[in-house]
Amino acid sequence: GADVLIEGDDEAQLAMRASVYHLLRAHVPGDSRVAIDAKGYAGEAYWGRFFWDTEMYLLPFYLYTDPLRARTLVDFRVRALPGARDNAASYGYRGARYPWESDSDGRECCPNWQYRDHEIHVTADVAYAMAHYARAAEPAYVRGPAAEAIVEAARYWLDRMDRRPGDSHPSILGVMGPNEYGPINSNNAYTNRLAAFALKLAAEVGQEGGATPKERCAFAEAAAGLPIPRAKDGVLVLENEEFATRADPRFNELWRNRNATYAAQVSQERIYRSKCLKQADVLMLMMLFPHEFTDAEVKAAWDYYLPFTTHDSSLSAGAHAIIALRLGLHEQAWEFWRMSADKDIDTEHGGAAEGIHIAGCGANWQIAVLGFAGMATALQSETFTLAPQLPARWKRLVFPVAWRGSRLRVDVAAGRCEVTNLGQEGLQVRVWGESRHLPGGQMIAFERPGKGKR
Ligand code: IFM
Repeated sequence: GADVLIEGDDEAQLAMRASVYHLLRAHVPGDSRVAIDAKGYAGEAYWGRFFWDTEMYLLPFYLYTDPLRARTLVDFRVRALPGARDNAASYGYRGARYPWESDSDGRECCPNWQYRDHEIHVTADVAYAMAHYARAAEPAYVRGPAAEAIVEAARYWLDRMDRRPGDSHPSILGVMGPNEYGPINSNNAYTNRLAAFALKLAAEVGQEGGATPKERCAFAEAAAGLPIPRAKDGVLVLENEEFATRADPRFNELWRNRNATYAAQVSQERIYRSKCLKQADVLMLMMLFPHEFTDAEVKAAWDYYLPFTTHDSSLSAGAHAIIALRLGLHEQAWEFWRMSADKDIDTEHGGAAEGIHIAGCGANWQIAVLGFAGMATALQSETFTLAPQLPARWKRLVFPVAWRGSRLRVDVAAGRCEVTNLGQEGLQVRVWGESRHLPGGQMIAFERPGKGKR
């Protein structure tokens, strides 16, 4: 099963079980003709279309509970390659450009030009997800079924880049990053880093996907050259090159009703010229690549962006909770957990009138497992790694994990973490920094070092 047991907090348990229920209900086993639409097949909003939500918010749940289910989601994008090729061609580019809002044939359905034309990070998210699936479950996947799609995506990225006069590096201009309140900007850090990931992957596996040696060199070179913009202090990662030049959003004056979205209270043009965020952008990047940013850099980004962030999107709270835990901000992590967990079950502040926020369901699982249990993903660590820090109200957290061919059960309670290997093969396990070999069929109990056990 995929059940996550939370003892000591009935509300959290209910929210978690509701999330797991919807994640299981919304997935069609063995059928790669469909992914999971933004409302989890439970409402009409977004007309049943597929977004990056699948790759970045939903995939981890399936990947670490039932990799066969995850496989259908990555296969969906492989099947959609012809649509993505047509989409690239319609913009005059080679390769494959995955649509912002996809139908089941991979065709672009987004009616709004600013998202459709600019939120191109989805093409890199797709490659990231293919690599994530391969690393966590089936290493041959990126050199086999996914290789052609990975190469085609990289060809698109090469065509989509510009080299401005005087710059020594390529740029990706005219994009919208995950923060949909920042339109048409240059060198969005998230988009650039994910595109670099996709290009590097294509350089590595490209031979199997039909890339020439020359193309593979071009992929590698572009990956190495894409910049992550920073403020003059060299510490603050800038969402993009223009963010700091935008106007103050004047939240105190203009965002009077904090129970309703900011977007419902101001015009779009005001949003677009202001320093405001709909959802995590730089922080999402730092969540995915934690080892590439120092604590000081993560803290600087947290301090700078949080006051400008509206969390108008249900995709925001999850990344914020996980980053708060990285920074040891337990109260804020708890608040973001509540914000995410309440979304569909608290009818006063949220509710599922137009369908389930299925990405939020995936985020709830991620907050519990990648956040409170501190599990590193297979792209972040070769070794199965945990660093639990449970909220004060959670007396116990128990969940299953599928990890690179192994089946594990994790049980965290009172400063103790038991990992049981349900399979035959042994594996290395690291908990709270202590690394041990866990033979098949055995359990190891780790004690949290130091005082103040959580
Ligand atoms: O994909 C998301 C986007 O990030 C924010 N607006 C809603 C979309 C669908 O869930």
